[in-house]
Amino acid sequence: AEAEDGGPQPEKHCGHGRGGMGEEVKRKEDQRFITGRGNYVDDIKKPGMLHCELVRSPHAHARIENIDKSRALDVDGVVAVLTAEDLLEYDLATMPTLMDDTQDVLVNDKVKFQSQEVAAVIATDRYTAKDGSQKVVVDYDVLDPVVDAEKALEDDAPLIRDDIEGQEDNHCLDWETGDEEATAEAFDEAPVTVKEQMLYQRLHPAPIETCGAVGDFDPGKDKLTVHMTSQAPHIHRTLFSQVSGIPEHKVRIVSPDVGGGFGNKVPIYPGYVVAAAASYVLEQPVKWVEERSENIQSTGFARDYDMQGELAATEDGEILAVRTDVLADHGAYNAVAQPSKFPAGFFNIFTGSYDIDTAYGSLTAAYTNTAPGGVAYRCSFRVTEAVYLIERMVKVLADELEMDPAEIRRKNFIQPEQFPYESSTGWNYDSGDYEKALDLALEMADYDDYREEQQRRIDEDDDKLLGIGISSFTEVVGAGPGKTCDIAGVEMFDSAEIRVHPTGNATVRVGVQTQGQGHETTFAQIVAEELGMNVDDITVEHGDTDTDPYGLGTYGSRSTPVAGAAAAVASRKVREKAKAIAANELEAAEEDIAWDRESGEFHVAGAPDRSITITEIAAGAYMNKPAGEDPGLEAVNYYDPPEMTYPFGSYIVIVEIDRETGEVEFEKFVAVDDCGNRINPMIIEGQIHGGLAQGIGTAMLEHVTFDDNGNVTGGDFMNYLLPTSMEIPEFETGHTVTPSPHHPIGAKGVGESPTVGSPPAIVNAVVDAMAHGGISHVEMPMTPDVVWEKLDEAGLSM
Ligand code: MCN
Ligand code: CUN
Repeated sequence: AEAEDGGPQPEKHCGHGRGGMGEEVKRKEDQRFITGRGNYVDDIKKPGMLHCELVRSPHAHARIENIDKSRALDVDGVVAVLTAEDLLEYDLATMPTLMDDTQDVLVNDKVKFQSQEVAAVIATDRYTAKDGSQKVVVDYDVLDPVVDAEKALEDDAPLIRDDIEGQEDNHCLDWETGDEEATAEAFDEAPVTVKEQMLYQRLHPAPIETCGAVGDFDPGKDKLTVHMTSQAPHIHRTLFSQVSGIPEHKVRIVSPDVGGGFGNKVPIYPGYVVAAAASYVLEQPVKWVEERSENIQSTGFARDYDMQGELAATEDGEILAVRTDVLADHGAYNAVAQPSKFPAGFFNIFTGSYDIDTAYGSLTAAYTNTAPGGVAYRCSFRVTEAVYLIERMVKVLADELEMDPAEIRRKNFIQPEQFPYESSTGWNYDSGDYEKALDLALEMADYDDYREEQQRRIDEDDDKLLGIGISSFTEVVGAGPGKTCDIAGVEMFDSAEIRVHPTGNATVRVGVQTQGQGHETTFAQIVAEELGMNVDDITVEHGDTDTDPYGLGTYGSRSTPVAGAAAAVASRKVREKAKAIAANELEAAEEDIAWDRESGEFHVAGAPDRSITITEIAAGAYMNKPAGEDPGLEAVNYYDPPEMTYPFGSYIVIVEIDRETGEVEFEKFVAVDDCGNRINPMIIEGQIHGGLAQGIGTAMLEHVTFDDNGNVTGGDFMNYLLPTSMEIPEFETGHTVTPSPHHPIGAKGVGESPTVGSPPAIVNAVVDAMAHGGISHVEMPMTPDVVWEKLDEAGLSM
């Protein structure tokens, strides 16, 4: 039903031909992207702009004894060389991380990871800056590094954080959730228990565009503008102001077009601060843009969770309890990008899609001589790890009990009538229908036929094994609410402001920032739907703190759940005012005016022919306003969500494994997603395709590796392998629609679902192919050599 009260609406809209909810509107922003007219940070050119290159440490752990700038300063065109000493003068030598740790902007005393920022060379052009950077002579006293979390916690490990008072070892933090005692009891009494150790390896988001900034201090206005690759311009402004002491209204952050974020552009990096500080000191614009290897080696990595999983169950597959213990690598600083009260992110949602009464999770995190980070990469704050754990463990249990993995899921799913559902670790799931999504996926995958084919191949000793993997994941996206979620103290809400202009078109400004998700289209669709406007008559702006309303930014798939809600609520406020104007124009009483979603028009109740469009109303608002009304037609909404949203899905992956080479080929890849009411099915499909590709990268290829000396051995695209079109199969996507009951338009987020949900489906498929040989786990990335070893272990190799 139509929801004047803002309640959720069923997915019945088809945009009404105006490009509203549910229509496959082509992405408005693509016009400029595909004609080469995008404007990224590196496209920005300012008069007199200087260029910055960072000098980075070749060592992972070393004390700096001396830095000699003189030869660099001799290079023609080098304007300045900055070190920590120079920044100390301005109190900018260190910066806070989002988790309240303190990170060196330029190393003052001791290098803590390879590629850490040691000095900055500013020159008239980039090549000169690079030449200069190679002439900075740094004397290092090299120390023993430790790049492995387990070794870092051993008694004789070298101490990394001697800068923290009282810190005596490399222990970073402990965390726990659930009921330890009740869980232990459940495990003691359970007829069946299973256990598996699994590493969610270190990954990097690796967006096509690396990080960069143009610092532009205007001494005339006493104002600092920083154009930067930012997923969260407002919170970055607040932090810049706090760190620099420049009042917040004198700081402007502009995030122009962003060439992919994937979480990489949530944290603040030393390069941003250096570019801003250098422009302040030199009173000239300064540009800094990373190279590829700098990006992979020094900016926020993801995962690095070594997890032990355990399930307790009955003989017939009812899960009684789940337990996990994690060793986390946080790198040299605690700089994870996540709500500050969640030291393990949202990992404690590891009960997944299942109704499990008893759960306990514990975690220890260590500092290592590796780049800081630990969370970003299409992850919704560690839901990736949680989903991997539970979806892998369900498969382990199914194999132990010789049960069908679809059947065991069905048996344990939270049932539709149990929503809203509170999990044993305290999450409030809004809505779900897990069995429906699984059934659709099974049907799309020809599940039963493939099971038969799998058996046939085993019976006939075929050269190629078949494996079928399932993942029925639940996501949690859309942080806040503000009372539980904050970034650096700022509560997590979001915002939208709508201004309808006299000629009937509108500008919408939002507090989130697109990095490729299509916000300039989908936010316009929400407003088009709610105001009866045409999507082409609406422009969406974002990424400029001088003009946009404050918001917490785009990550954790929160734009639709939070800013999307704000856009709907702001539209409805405009609609309320529009009613008064319509009444005036139609010479009727305001309470007799009704809005018709289908036509998008306002009319006098019972007289549909006496109607008026939003364009006519806009004119009225500026040219013939009713007595007692303010002129204009605009509204703003700051939306603090009552809860998060819980999108879900079922993915089925069918692989073929070559017993001779260990090579894994995708035979079929089915993805059924449910993100509630859908704004733009085509954009959703794009999000799913991209995210599945990243899931394949995770499962098959990607890994940031180190050698014992602390050298990053997986720090460039020769060694950090991304999937290309050659590795990506045809995806078959499907969907179900279970609206979020608390969201104004019933929508949930979707951006991260495919990356969260697919890795366990892929690993489950590979394990499934070898399960008859007794294999219960294969570590990611499942390169042919890793798979072949497992085949060999199972006696299945050829
Ligand atoms: N959408 C929709 N209907 C829904 C839900 C979403 O049409 N019910 C649309 C949205 O309107 C939006 C897109 O799908 O255009 C993604 O929406 P949402 O799930 O709200 O996620 P965000 O917009 O907040 O994007 C963040 C998410 C994250 S956290 C990562 S990481 C990621 C991802 O999006 N980074 C991306 N997808 C990415 N896609 C691109 N191209 N580039 C990135 O950097
Ligand atoms: Cu966790 S990566 Mo996205 O939230 O920007």
